[in-house]
Amino acid sequence: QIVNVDGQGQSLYSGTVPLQVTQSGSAYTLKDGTRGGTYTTDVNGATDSPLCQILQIGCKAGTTFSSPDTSFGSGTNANRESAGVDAQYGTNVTWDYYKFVHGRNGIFGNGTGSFNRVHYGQNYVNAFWDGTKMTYGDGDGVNYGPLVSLDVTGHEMSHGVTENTAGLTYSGESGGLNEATSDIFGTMVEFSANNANDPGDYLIGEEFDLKNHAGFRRMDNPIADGSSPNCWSSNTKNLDVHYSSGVGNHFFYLLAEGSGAKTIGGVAHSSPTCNGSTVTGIGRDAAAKIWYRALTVYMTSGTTYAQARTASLNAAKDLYGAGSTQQNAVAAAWSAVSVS
Ligand code: ASN
Ligand code: ZN
Ligand code: CA
Repeated sequence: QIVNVDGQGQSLYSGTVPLQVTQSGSAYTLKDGTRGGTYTTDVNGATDSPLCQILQIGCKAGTTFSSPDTSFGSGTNANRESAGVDAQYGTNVTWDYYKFVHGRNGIFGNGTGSFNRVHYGQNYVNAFWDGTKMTYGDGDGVNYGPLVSLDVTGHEMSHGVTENTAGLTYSGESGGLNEATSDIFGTMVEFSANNANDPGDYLIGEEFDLKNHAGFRRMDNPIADGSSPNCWSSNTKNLDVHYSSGVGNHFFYLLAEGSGAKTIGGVAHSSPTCNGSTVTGIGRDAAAKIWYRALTVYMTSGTTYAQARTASLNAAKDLYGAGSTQQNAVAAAWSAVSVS
């Protein structure tokens, strides 16, 4: 007999977190029957064979974490369950964010869960969504720890939401919008957890950036990473999608928070506009609702930045009315990143 019970985890980045685990006989597994049966496995340093992606041959399923009690992990890498706790918690927070904020029933919108694999490969500084599941590397252990923070779990699973809605093609400007969507909702997931150990901010990956605590990207001032643009140009489409996302990230930050300097999650943020304007933010909740509606109702596989402006203006009109403060702020924020 399989029973859902309340458990807890000692995570790497989010402290002690509640988990729903599954009792099977005298053992408990890291599997959540209340959120689509989501579970987490340990691939123990293995990697998939090259045929995995093409033919689904040689893919590593990993071993589901199992415990004699309802508590998992120790809060450090000394216990290999700890990274699994973060991954499972990240799935839970992401699931709840989409459910309670956007009324979306899981990544696929049909109540089906996904699953997580942790400890993938050796010194693997990445994490990815492959259409059905999440895979997380441990980082190199020197500059980066395991990539299982809330913003990255939310980022990766949001690729699944994009794939199942707008379907933004992963190259050119639509690729930048795809990446920006993942940074936007990954960040909203981080805020939604309201976790004292990992407070919301607009940095992506700061928790596992062992040396600088700055992460890979920042949305208030994308140029800070040395590769992303703050402002749209005719060259934006030629950039790697993780850089062309800068334009969309900067738009979203300005829309939500405005252009003035402020401290968010203990981190100083400031967001220079491209046209010298001052933008007043409408708050994260309204900005996220507008982006979600633009993504799921108006954007399609080939949407460009100019078309994303129209999509989000339409979404803001639907939600708040033509000529509303919110719709006017959408126009001002796009103009502030040189998208007209
Ligand atoms: N971590 C990368 C990303 O989500 C890997 C990928 O799927 N492109 O952008
Ligand atoms: Zn991504
Ligand atoms: Ca963050």
